[in-house]
Amino acid sequence: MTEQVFTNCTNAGPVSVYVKDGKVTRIRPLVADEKDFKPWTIEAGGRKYSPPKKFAIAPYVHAERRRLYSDERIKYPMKRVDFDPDGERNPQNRGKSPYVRISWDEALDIVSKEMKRVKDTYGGSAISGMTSSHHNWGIVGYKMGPFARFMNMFEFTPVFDNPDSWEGWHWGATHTYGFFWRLGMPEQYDLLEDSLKNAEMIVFWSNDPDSTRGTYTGQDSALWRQWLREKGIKTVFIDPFHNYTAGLMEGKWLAPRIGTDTALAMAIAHVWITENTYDKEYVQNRTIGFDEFKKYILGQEDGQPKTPEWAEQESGIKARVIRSLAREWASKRTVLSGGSRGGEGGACRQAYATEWARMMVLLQAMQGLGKPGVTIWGTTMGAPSDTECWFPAYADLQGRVATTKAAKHLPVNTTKQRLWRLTLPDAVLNPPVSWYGEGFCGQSLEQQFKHFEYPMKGYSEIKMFYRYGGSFMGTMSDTTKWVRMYQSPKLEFVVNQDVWYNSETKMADIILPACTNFERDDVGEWGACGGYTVHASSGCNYRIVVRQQKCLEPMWESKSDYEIFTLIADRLGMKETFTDGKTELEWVKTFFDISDLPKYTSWEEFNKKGYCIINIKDDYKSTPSLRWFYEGRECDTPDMNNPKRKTEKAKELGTYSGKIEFVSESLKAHFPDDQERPLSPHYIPSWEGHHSEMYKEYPLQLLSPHPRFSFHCHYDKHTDWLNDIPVHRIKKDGYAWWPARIHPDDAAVRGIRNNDIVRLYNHRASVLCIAVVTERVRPGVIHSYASSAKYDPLNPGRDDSIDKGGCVNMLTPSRMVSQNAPGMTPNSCLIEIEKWEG
Ligand SMILES: Nc1nc2c(c(=O)[nH]1)N[C@H]1C(S)=C(S)[C@@H](COP(=O)(O)OP(=O)(O)OC[C@H]3O[C@@H](n4cnc5c(=O)[nH]c(N)nc54)[C@H](O)[C@@H]3O)O[C@H]1N2
Ligand SMILES: Nc1nc2c(c(=O)[nH]1)N[C@H]1C(S)=C(S)[C@@H](COP(=O)(O)OP(=O)(O)OC[C@H]3O[C@@H](n4cnc5c(=O)[nH]c(N)nc54)[C@H](O)[C@@H]3O)O[C@H]1N2
Ligand SMILES: [Mo]
Repeated sequence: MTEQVFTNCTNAGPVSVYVKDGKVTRIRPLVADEKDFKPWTIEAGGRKYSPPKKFAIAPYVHAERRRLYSDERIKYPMKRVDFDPDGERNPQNRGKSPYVRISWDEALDIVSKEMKRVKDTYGGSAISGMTSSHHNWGIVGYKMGPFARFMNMFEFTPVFDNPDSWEGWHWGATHTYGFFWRLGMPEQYDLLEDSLKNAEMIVFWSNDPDSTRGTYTGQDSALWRQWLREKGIKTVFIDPFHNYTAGLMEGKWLAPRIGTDTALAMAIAHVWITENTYDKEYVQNRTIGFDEFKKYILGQEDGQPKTPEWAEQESGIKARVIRSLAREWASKRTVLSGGSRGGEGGACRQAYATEWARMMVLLQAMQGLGKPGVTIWGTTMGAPSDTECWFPAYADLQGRVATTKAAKHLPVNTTKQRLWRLTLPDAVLNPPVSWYGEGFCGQSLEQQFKHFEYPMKGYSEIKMFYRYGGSFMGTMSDTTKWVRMYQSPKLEFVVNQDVWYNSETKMADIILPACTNFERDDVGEWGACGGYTVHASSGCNYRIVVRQQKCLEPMWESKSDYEIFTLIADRLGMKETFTDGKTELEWVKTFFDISDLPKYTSWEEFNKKGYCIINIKDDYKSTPSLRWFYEGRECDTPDMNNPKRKTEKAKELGTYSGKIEFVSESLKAHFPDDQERPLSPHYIPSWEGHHSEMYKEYPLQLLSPHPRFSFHCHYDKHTDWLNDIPVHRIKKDGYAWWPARIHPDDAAVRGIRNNDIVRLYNHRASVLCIAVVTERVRPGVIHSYASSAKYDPLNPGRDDSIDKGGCVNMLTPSRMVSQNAPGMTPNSCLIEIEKWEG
């Protein structure tokens, strides 16, 4: 048979897929017709900048074919050997007992009967279930799609995701400058052009964009950073780890002690206040509460001036270095790059991270945020981009799409009970639990003050858990709790539906094999998220919507998630409600029809050719983010989720006062006495840091950022080639170990040498890693990436077992950012490390 070429899209770039005799022979960056590209041009400093006509996908996608054919694929429906729905269920053996292959008929019978039994016995709220953060690309199959439709039909109890990417920004920065509809992240429109034209320095504060790559936009923005470097723009990196972007940009490296960035930021503010080098006019006209903030910085509130000398004690950064950074920052047009999307950054996932994120905004406010070259910009978004053409993205599926005719039969869930992902194990094991916040609170500032309690009056505790994905042993906090939860007899039935075996998969009673996006029909725009990160595809040099063509039949006995849910629904007489009478391809067509794409191409052409590039128009006009606010004009950026845009308040930010708030009005209205998130930011030493009791026994700080060569649990373990990349895993005695990076001084006193197997431990758990002795980490810090897909306990089924797979999140705390800010805090983690002789 001749070779066929299909188009598809991954979560880090569009690809061409070559198929011969039903087998994929090659997957590479999508090959598009030269004529389809119309590159934009930015003119700055006498030079013209234009991107090449190609798509720079993330490195791991180059190994996509290995992942498709991986031995780690879930190939058949499986049942735990000692699980009998009509007899002994043996929940205590979850994670311990092996599995047997069963037929699809048997699997579907068990799952549908159990769902019916649980609903009939206890009510729909006794069924719970949840997805992971990132599913295979494509909006028809995405986690907000089939899963939400299916579970809503049962009136289930949803589990809110904590805003893991944004914690400090979401719970903190929103009270400083609004942007709650972006979960605390600022707009990024046209900041590439603005920086090329105006920036003189960039401070990367907790940001490694060469590794995190604009989340979904691959390596497209790597070129922009080379342009900035060629222009001679100075860079500074504040990070306990000498990260990859720092290496590439040859920047100045400051490595503070973890948990002390807020002190560092306050010392910078102290220098500006005492040396009179802040923008007084801006502070006067665009902000409120500065005098009170100033009192705290100068020590008039607590007797401690926040001087560089004081910050040196806390952070370990020399006072003279802090002072010279502050002076240079004020004397130049300085961009602050506080995490991969402007905001984010590992510094936002720790104790009191609200204070750091608020300080990031306030520092730039002191320099005139919105002024040319004075912005908050992640360097990963903000290329010229046509925002007029709307195509739905995954976060729109419940918002904008739900209000269109595409979703006329979307089942509505009347159950009011909710769970919180981070406390789900506690909710099962030790109810009641309560918290503030409605998950991704993008609707209003008040949404995050809403109080929840589980179980909720009138509803059942959960008895069944439908897990869609299975990554949490590797990605949540203090994760041995998940082992205990799964083994609880309170959970009468557990299903896991995933594509690959993951850290949690073998905690289920029934395992169902889903297929990949290459084995079903779908559609998706590269890099687009919609909703709380609208216009994220401006991180790509070209907007491209890909018709994700089915390239081959589902392998082994896997089926698309959509088909699995359809089959279960069919057994319960709900097939029509679930499918709305549509096949997956018909859903693709529906999304195409409700989008603006028909103005650019016909369905027939799109379906056949497989993609549509949306170039910018000839009369493209740039509208740099927050320039309008700086200049006192109405918002002119295309941020359509900004609720004040095009109203009489269009000149205002999303805060109560409409200005930047050094003293927060929203916190004053809702939590006026909260000492852990005061009205104006304070430096509060971490509850798990160098001042805490635990430090005596566990004097090392674990730093667990996002893995450079996998996308959380995607690709790790499922793509054997990654095991040959020593930054990712290192082979020793035939086993691919997870690296833990340690400073030579810390290694020497413990007798640890390069390539030794080491035990990372604290009172919560023990994880075996392979030591990499390097000066790229600061003394006192152990660097080991988060998100291992491999949970490999020495004693399977025991919650106190040592893991050798690399799930360092077994060590991280489950305590939250602060009492009323229930965010995750993996970077506030104390451990000890020793050579493992076991
Ligand atoms: N220590 C530490 N921990 C962290 C962080 C940190 O900085 N440090 N960061 C946090 C952040 S920001 C995030 S976003 C989370 C991410 O944490 P998770 O959401 O747990 O991670 P993912 O890798 O997105 O999980 C994806 C899962 O879905 C499955 N899956 C993928 N596609 C499909 C599909 O099409 N169908 C089905 N049925 N299953 C599919 C995958 O196989 C995998 O099991 O981690 C958080 N954890
Ligand atoms: N390759 C790859 N790319 C990804 C992901 C992935 O898993 N793999 N995940 C995606 C997702 S879901 C998200 S949310 C984003 C996250 O993007 P970010 O939140 O920006 O990424 P992190 O890796 O957590 O942190 C970035 C840098 O902050 C440093 N850092 C950590 N703690 C501190 C601290 O206390 N102080 C200071 N000053 N620096 C600190 C880390 O060492 C790291 O170099 O990345 C996205 N991109
Ligand atoms: Mo994330």
